[in-house]
Amino acid sequence: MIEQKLQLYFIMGSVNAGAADPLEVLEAALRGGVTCFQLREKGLGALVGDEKRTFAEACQRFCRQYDVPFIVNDDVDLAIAIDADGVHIGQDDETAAIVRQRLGKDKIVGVSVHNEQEMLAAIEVGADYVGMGPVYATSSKADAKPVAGTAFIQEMARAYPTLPIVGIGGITSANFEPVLAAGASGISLISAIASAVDPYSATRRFKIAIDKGVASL
Ligand code: IFP
Ligand code: MG
Repeated sequence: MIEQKLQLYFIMGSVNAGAADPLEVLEAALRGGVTCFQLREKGLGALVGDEKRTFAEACQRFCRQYDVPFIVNDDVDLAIAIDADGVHIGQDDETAAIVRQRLGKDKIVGVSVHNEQEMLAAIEVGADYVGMGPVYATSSKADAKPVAGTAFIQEMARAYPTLPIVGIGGITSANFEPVLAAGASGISLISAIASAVDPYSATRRFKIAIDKGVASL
């Protein structure tokens, strides 16, 4: 089920790995137990064109080895070209209805939502999950919206229990529990793994804490 796959959702682009080799970071995260991966190739120095595609295919191979869904942020053409498992889009990207139509019903479509109207629209087009945030203050996104906390997640999870929610933004091993307690199916991480000194250990810590946390919810 999609809920299980969303539990520990790693997002990264080549620039998020800093001085480290991004493929090594991804491999460490997969070994550590991430359950989903989104390639978000954005920002200064991001790969484009053939380089982006080659990097995406390398990420996809690793994800397949670990049986982890490989999601592409925004780039529907790339996702189709390499047969990715799905696409994540924001509100200003190609509309979810068009993305669903282009990908077909069997692929994963994730949508970022910030209010109830966007939540309803996501349900309407048959999104597989929604991303909500930033839950906490984040440095990974330059144009991030104001911090939303967990209240909106709780409200939407109660009102629309059938559409899985992922919390994103500033989530660490010290603050993720309220996100799941609010009703999110999973947490999404960029820096907490990609900028960790030891991405494998950082992921393991999350994995172990989540497995415990979910049991106690
Ligand atoms: N949410 C998510 C996800 N991914 C994004 N890229 C985003 C918001 C802006 F975690 F996948 F739900
Ligand atoms: Mg976007």
